[in-house]
Amino acid sequence: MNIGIICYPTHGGSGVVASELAIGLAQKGHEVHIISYAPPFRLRAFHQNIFIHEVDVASYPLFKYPSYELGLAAKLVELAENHHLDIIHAHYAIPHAASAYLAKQIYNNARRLKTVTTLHGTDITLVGADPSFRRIVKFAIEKSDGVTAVSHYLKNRTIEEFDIHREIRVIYNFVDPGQPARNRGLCSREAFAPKGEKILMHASNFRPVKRVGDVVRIFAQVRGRIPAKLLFVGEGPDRPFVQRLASDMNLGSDVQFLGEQDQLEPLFFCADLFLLPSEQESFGLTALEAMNCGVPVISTDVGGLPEVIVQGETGYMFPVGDVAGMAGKAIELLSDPAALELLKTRARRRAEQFFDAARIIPQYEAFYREILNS
Ligand code: GMT
Repeated sequence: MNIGIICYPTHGGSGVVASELAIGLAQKGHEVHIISYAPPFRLRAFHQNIFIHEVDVASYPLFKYPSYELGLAAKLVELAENHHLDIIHAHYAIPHAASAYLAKQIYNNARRLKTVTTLHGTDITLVGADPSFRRIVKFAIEKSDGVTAVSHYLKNRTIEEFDIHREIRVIYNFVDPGQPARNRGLCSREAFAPKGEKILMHASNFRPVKRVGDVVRIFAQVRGRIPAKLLFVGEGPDRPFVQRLASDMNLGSDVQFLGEQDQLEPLFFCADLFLLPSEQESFGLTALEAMNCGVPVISTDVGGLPEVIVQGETGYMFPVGDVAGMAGKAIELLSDPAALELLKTRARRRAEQFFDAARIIPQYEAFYREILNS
């Protein structure tokens, strides 16, 4: 198949899923065209069968706001014509699904070109629910030839919130079980924790929805009982706030900020626990990536997280804001090496058994075929 994939290029779950899907599809011999405003970070290296197309956004003195959406639609039409695309797969509804719809209307062989939209989370729960986008998101979902959501939670939330009556297929986020082995030994525990301290880790885009302040508060309670270090990975609007909070709580150099990292796997090998106290999480790709490296997760019990984490087996989930609960469980686990070891083994096993790319990517392929034959 010739597949066009639209995604965000930045360090975010939807871009990671789109990029890893592109790599998996390309390895299976499909021709994959990536359309974005910059090369996605996971696709900077060369991959056979993957072609990157950056969207040109025309500027003109009259335009106060240059239109990315129209530039994207124009690029999609050009690619559909020149590369005979079968499918345009939009990752994240806003504005990608709307631009895909427009491109399909313009393209003069629209009966052949099909569109698929994958809903990732905040495109439904946060941004999409904004009154200014609501009608467009609903329209784009209804007009896509196929729609997928990354969890049953997100599927149900979409149906309720947007009064959707069409099929939405659930296809989970995925990981490559071979990836951890390629990254083992790259991170030195001693460099982060020279006195053998325990290491906790959080990675996100530091948006309010991630409640990074709770990460610091949990860590402060843990460090009060056990010598420990906290690794913060990522960048985003709440980073200054969280740096200030860590300093106000006198956590000093026990909290380290590593900035954006293209791959989290090397760091997971230094971590004992992964913290994800989000307000909302439609799936929780970072939790799955941690589990894939055998790192148990302490998180909230929101959204799709209960579809990823098995309570008491691969991690522990608590209500949003239950800092004491999450800290207490972290202390308990870090003080019980045998219990932690069991959790690590089960976390890795669950990632391998249920979320292996080799199992999930064929679900996308099969979905494309169904849509093309419908
Ligand atoms: O919140 C993020 O980390 C970014 C966001 C995105 O779309 O880039 O992530 C969402 O999509 C991921 C991939 O499907 C999911 O694993 C995340 O749970 C989801 N984030 C939220 O729902 C907050």
